[in-house]
Order: sequence, then C-alpha cells, then structure tokens
Amino acid sequence: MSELKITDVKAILTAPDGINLVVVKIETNEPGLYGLGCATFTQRYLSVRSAVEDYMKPFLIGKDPQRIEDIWQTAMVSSYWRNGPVLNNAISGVDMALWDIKGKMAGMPVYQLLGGKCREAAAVYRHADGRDAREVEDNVRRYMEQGYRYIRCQMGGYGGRNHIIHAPENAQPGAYYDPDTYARSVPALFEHIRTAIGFEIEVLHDIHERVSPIEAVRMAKALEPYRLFFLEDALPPEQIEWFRTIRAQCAVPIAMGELFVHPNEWTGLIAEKLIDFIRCHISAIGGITPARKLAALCESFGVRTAWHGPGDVSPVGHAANVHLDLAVPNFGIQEWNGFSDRMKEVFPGCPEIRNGYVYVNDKPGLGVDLNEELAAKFPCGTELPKWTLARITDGTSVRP
Ligand code: GCO
Ligand code: MG
Repeated sequence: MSELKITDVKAILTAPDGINLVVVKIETNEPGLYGLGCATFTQRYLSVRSAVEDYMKPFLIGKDPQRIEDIWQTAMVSSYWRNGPVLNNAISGVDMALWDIKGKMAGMPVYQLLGGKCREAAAVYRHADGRDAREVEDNVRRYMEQGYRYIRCQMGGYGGRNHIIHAPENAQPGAYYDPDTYARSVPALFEHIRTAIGFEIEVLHDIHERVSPIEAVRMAKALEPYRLFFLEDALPPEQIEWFRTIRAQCAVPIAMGELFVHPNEWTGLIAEKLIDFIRCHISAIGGITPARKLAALCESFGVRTAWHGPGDVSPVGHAANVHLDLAVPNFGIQEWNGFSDRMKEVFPGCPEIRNGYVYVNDKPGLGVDLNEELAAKFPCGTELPKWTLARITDGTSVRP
C-alpha cells in the first residue's frame, strides 16, 4: 500500500436516544478505509468536538494511521497540560478509530489484534430500579426471565429520591436528596431482594459517590451479608484514600473507576489491592491503548475489569469495551445499557445481547459503522444536565 496518510478527522455528534454521543471519524488516502472511535463525554460534548476538530485534526492530517502508540503518546503530551476528561475523550475517539483502521487493514476484529478470545462472549449486568423494594424485585425478575444473571439494584436511582427534605428558607434549586435516608434504605433493599429471590443471581449496587466517606464504610459493612458481586463508587475520586478503611473493615468486593481520568487515580488502588474491579469509562482515559495496559496492570494484582457501559457511551465505545472484554484473562463483568432499534439503525453492527451475554460480530476492526445521514436527524441537545446539581437536605451542593 503506498504511503498511508490520515486525510480527515471529524467529530460526529448525534443523540438517537436523546443522550448526546460523540464519535470521531478518521479518513485516509486509501479509498474506503476509515475508522470510528467513541469520544463521548455527554455533559461537555461540544468541548470534545472542539478538541477533536480544532486540535486533533491539524495534529493528525498527513500522519500514518498505523502508528497508534506514537500518535497516542504524542497527542497526549501535545497539550502539555494533560489527563483531563475533555482531551482524553478526544484522544480516545482518535485512538479507537486507529484500532478500527488497523483491524480493517489486517482483516481481523480488534479482539484478535489484542491477543484473541479468552471467552466467546462477555457476561453483562443490567440496571433494575424501582420506587420501592417490591418494584425493584419485579424488575430484577423481569431481567432474570430475559436470561441475565448479574443485576444492579437501585431504589430511586443514585442517592434515592422523593425524600422528605428539610431545606432552609430560600434554598437554591437542585436535585435534592437525603444521604441518611438513602444509606439506610440500601441494606433494607438487599434484605428484601435476597429474601424474595435468594442467592442464585449476582447483585450489584452503585453508591455513585452520594454519601460521606464514613457512611460509605458503614454501608459497605451493612451490605456484607447480601454477597454483592460488587459495590460501586462508594467514594468520590477525591477521597480514594478511604478505600483502605473499607478494605480493612469488610469483604464487600469494591468497584471504582468510571470517573477516573489520571493514572495516579488507579495505580495506587490497584497496587495496594484496595479494589476488586476497575470500571473506567474507556474514552475518559484515552481509549483502547491505555485500557489494554490498565487491564494488564490489573491482572498482576488480581483486579478484574468491569468497564463503564451506560447510555452515554456510543455503540462504537460499547464495541471497544467488548473487544477488550473478550481478549483479557482478568475480565470481570460488562455493564450493559442496551440499544434501541433507532440506535441500531444509526450504528449498524452494534454488539448483540443473547441470554445475558454480549457478542461482537467478526467484521474487521470494531465492527460498528455509522450512518451519518441518519445520525444528523438526531441532533444533540443543548440543555445542561439537571441531575448533576445534586444537593443534600440543607441545600449544600454535593458530588452527583
Ligand atoms: C453507571 C454510571 C452512570 C453515570 C453516567 C454519567 O454506573 O453506569 O454511574 O449511570 O451516572 O454515565 O453520565
Ligand atoms: Mg456508576
């Protein structure tokens, strides 16, 4: 092949299900050879588009798309200040697109480039929620009937809701909740679920950094009898030192990472074995290139992967998650949000769910395409998210 060069880099913004997604498309001078990567930071998607089109595009035009590692390293330090969610997402979109191109050139799915299959598919967990324990139970049973064996149980989303709020006069607007009511409701929820359904399925819970560190310790201890598969985001990234206290006091498996953007956030937790599952939002750490190294680091310390897989990851990003899931020995579980029919139309080749497992197709690269004409029919919204303006009962702003 004559000297292969990158000829165009663009960010495609689309929201087929009303959730803002960012996909980077890299084109080359080889007719028909292009790659797609996920750069979805839904709360700041316009900033990511600028980082891609104003900075990554001039940085990349004319470069050889085969040089994935060198492009990742040089893109990372090109801004001097680095390791933040906006620039990491932009670099992830580029990185995943280059892995997509590499697979297309090799005629192989990306999991083959990462060492081949350690498993045929990745087991997934779904999100059961409800206003009370009975409704959560009904939703757990609904997922069990669909073949899922790992189910995250929340009662009122993150931090619970509809609590009695004793706010002072002129309290500021926000998404109010009461951490104490929430913290006391969670063991009661799992008491109900385990009593009603037993221990044949794996259950999970996401604290979502909604309680104080000492409350997180108390919750972890109170949940020990219910054999959670893991307890997620018990602490905010700013308080990860407290994981030592949780580890010293109970044996609940700990998952953390969707908010991480800097290696210093995870390296110590892994080396000191303070967590059991790493849950990074792969585009927030810079893509497949750092994620595969992170998975290898985790393998040495007995930590398993559980990549972030919510609605604000594009099908390209979900496919990247699954290609990694298949190829690492220390796979834990894959979070799964599911795709609407509309999403599958915009993104042909979406990974498929069958009986609680997710499968990628064997097309070369990541295996997902993007119908740009259809994507343009679902513009991203400009409304700022309301749920991130979390406040506790007296109106104090807290991490969402
Ligand atoms: C999860 C996450 C998400 C995040 C969302 C933020 O476990 O899937 O906590 O629900 O809140 O991705 O935009
Ligand atoms: Mg979470």
